[in-house]
Amino acid sequence: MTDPISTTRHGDVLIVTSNNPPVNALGAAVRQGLVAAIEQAEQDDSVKAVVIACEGQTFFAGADITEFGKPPVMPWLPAVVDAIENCSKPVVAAIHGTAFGGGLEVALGCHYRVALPGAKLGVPEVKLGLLPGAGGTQRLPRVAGVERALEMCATGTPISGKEAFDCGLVDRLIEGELVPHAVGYAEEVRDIRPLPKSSEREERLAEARDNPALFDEFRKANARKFRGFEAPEANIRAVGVALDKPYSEGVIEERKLFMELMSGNQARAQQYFFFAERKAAKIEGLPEGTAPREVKRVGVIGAGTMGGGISMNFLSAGIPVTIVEMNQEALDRGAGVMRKNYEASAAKGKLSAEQVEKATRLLNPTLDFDELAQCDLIIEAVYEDMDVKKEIFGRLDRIAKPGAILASNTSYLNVDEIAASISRPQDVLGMHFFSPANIMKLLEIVRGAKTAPDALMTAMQLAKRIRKVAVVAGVCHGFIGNRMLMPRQVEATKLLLEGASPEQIDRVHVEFGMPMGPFQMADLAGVDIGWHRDVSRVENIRDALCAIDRWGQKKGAGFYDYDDKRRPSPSPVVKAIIEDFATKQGVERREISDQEIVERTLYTMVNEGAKILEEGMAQRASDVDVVWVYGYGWPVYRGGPMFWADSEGLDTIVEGLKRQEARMGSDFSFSKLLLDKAGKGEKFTR
Ligand code: 3H9
Repeated sequence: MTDPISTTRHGDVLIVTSNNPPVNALGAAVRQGLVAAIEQAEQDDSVKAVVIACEGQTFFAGADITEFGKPPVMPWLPAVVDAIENCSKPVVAAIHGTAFGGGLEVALGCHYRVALPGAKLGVPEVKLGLLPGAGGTQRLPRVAGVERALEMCATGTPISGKEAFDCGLVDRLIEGELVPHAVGYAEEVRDIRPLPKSSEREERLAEARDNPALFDEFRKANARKFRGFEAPEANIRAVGVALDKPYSEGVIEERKLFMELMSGNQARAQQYFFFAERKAAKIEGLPEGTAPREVKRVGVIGAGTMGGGISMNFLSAGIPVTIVEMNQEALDRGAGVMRKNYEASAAKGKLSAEQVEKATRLLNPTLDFDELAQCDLIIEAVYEDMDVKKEIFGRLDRIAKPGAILASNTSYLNVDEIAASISRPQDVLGMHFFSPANIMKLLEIVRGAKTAPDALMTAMQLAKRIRKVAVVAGVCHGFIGNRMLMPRQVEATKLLLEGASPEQIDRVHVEFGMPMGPFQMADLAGVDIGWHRDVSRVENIRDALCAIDRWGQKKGAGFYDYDDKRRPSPSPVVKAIIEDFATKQGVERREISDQEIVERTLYTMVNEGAKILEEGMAQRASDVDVVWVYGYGWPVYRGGPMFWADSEGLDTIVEGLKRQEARMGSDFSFSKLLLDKAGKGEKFTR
């Protein structure tokens, strides 16, 4: 292996360059190389200043996460950062790409920082269940200010080079070639003494002492976002220590908090998920040399909520969209909603007026179906009816250009059946977006029996271009996500009859960490989804609610009553309906424990996930987890249903399901894979 750190000279400046693809992670060899380079600078009298820069796409993107959990190799990162800061000659960090985590800590160890305006600087450790553990929580507030450091450490959100310059984190923005300018800067500062050491700066701390409420206000403002997570609070406390204690004590406290987090379950889950997300992009079994098809224009059929949201993803990524509707009114309404959504994003400062204007210009709304002939990918987003979908695909078969990918946004229907109805099944696949489609990160790409490898690869790569996390799913009812929702729904409804209330079941799910429970979700999505629209036919609780206009939040009543601010409260009407049904069906009501709810609604999901794996409908267990975290808000600090099951112990899951088996009756059957793995003491994800 070649040494990732090399040094060159430019006059009296030593340029230290890291070349450790893909992201210049600070693995052992990089750390050793950095310390050696600083020693070289110290020992060579002709060196008057040092520049640290990186080759490739980015400055150091952080500690090497693959080293976590393994025996430590010296020098550890805090010592490397200290060695840089203690260098007797000025050290300048030249930042491009992403200076993340340990990477930003290295930059903070440097005496000066210069950056390209488009660079990103951040401490995303909190997203891995950690905090910056190489002095970052103590140096960042001293350089960028306490408020900024609090925000960056506790949320993990990076700032741009320009913002970093504005808050003092970067000393100069570079237009043009980074390293030559950084060398020029090093020459400018080479004789300034004393050297500005981040750990010794006090002036930014004084500002925050005038505002003692800062920390509690920050906690309050972010309470919802941080609910259930351990790392944000640890980050807040660590930054707080910078105010209360001298630097030398602050770093000891930081280390203590870092180690506590590192040994916890949440950090393990969040680090697992980091790699799970990246693994999801890898498609198994593609023939070597498969190349993606070119996609220059996308067609979308249907300008409703889904079609509009789908279109916005492509427009925002600079890809022109032709959107087709049946009549002018629907087309105008759809285009109007998109415009309003864009304007709302602009008002929140998420997009510039220029970006909105550019995205809008790329949209071609039309009533002429034949205009789809220019598109390289066409996504059908009409309502869920197999006959309607087949009719549309038949028309596409006649007009789409050869090699165009024909996708359905169906959430449940059989993609193979749609494919079989036309002459080019190899071009057909599913692209299941989650609502709201312009916001939700998840995209299930459904691989049909005949889907061509290059069509699948194209869809996966496009997903990345539109900043979605895509997961490959096989053809089965509900694919991965909605299929696992079904057992949860069935058991949750039965539990109502047996004695639980919607409030209790939802509370158990929310306490578990889900954003909402099954009945809150039903009220939000609409209790009437899938309802047969016949008030005289009342076969279950949902029918009964729909029949009396309790369609959910949109009607002010569903499983809950809602006030005019959409605040829910338990409904006596619903309680009576449930009890009435229980009596009619001869179900004896009893006290239901929270544990039973967990076993019947969450363990059953794990069981379904295992069936999906055993049938080959997901490529790997971690893909199931990615679907649930990004599609349904499963708490990432529990890793996802399959990782969570592994953490609980598969024998515990099996025991729980066995306890409930009789009650669940014919609705439930064990996954062989689950039983097998539990029997052998194996795991799904490790
Ligand atoms: C830390 O620094 C702790 C310290 O405070 C204290 C220590 C004492 N390590 O994301 P991509 C791999 S914690 C190892 O697809 P992009 C990644 O798995 C760290 N590997 O590219 C993937 O591998 P593969 C704080 C890493 O261009 C490949 O690189 N830092 C690391 O879309 C490409 O990654 C972070 O949390 C790593 N640190 O995005 C930053 N990072 O090809 C984490 C990436 O085999 N990284 N890999 O699948 C990122 O946010 C993104 O990777 C980045 C590039 C934005 C840099």
